[in-house]
Amino acid sequence: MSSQASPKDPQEGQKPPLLVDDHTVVTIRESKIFVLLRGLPGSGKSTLGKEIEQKYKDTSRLISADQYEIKPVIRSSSGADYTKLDDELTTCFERREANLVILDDTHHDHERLEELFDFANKYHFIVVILEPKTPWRLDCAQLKDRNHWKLSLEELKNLRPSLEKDLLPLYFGWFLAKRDEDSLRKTSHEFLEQLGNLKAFKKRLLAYGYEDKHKLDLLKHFAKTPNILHCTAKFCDYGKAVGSEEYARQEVVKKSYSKGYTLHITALFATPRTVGARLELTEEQLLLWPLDAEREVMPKDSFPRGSRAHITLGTAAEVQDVQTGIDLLEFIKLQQAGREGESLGELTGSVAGKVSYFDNGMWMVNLSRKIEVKSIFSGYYGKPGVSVPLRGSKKGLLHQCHIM
Ligand code: 2AM
Repeated sequence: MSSQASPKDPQEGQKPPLLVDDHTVVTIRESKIFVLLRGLPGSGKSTLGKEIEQKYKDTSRLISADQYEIKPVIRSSSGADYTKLDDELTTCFERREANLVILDDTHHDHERLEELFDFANKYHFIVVILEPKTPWRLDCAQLKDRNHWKLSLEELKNLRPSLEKDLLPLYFGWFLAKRDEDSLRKTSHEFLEQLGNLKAFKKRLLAYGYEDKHKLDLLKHFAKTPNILHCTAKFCDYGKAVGSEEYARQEVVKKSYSKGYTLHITALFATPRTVGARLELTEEQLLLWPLDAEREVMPKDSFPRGSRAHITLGTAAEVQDVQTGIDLLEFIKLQQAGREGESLGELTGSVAGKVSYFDNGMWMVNLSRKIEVKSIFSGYYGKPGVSVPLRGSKKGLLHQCHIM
């Protein structure tokens, strides 16, 4: 992985990784990203937006609320008219006109933000919220002369409280680049198909609630899959979870936001509840891993840092995806107790590796070759538990998947 470019001017070190880090630029180009520029009028959003647009000329689209004469004020009862802007956004997403969509607006209004997070979910875009780092970004006296809307000092002061606090996501994590996500979904199918066809598996169906071997279709059993495959780093619950503000305030989190990382998958596992990919985090990635991530779900046990790192690939009906990390820790707990599992065959192709069985329907394949996937470190800000259309049918958007 490359490191950030050395600063050429005093502003350079302040720039987000998607502008200055080579590995990030490659990853962004392989992802679907919705950048929301956020900040007071005159704070430097448009300059930042144009710089990003220029950097990704061939794949980006910059849309500005100013083009639509949307004045940045606290929403009145009638609300600002976003109809035309939303039409442009919809066309851009639906016709796949850009992989990097940049929206320049104050983004001070929570209701408006929620509409935008719904857009991102619907079209499977990773949200990245960027704020300019100009020294005057919260200085209303200076902004009064800089904003072209000629907002008064009072109007700016009214807007400021909704913009000075960081917006905390449902969770921070590494979100897979589109190409690698598609490929990992295929790998996951391959894993479930080969596992389901193993003689040893067919003989041990009881834990999955099935008696007749012909009735278990693992792809159907794990029908729920996350909207965008990711590895959760810190679950924040929009700021309600313990330690989320402290986590977001860390310099390393701020610096890494929007940065590209390669994740390493070492094993795939399935239990009656979940199917997931085990990750081996690098030293750099461990800096973003909360100290209590393992303790949070298994307070009585101790694990090496990063043990819970995983990508949820699917869950059975009624199972929350937080369960995947708990299931992974159950495997590791057994391994720590000296149990390596019963060796019951091998898988081939992209999922080649030895299959181990750990009782109670717990299967793991240690991959002969680690799988690498590119990802962007960001936040998920949308609603939990909403249903969104899933791609994959010839006619387009037919199947449903659930964001868990
Ligand atoms: P996952 O990381 O295992 O997939 C929203 O619920 C997301 O946050 C999911 O991706 C979920 O699981 C993750 N998550 C991590 N800790 C959580 C917690 N304590 N409660 C709910 N979800 C959590």
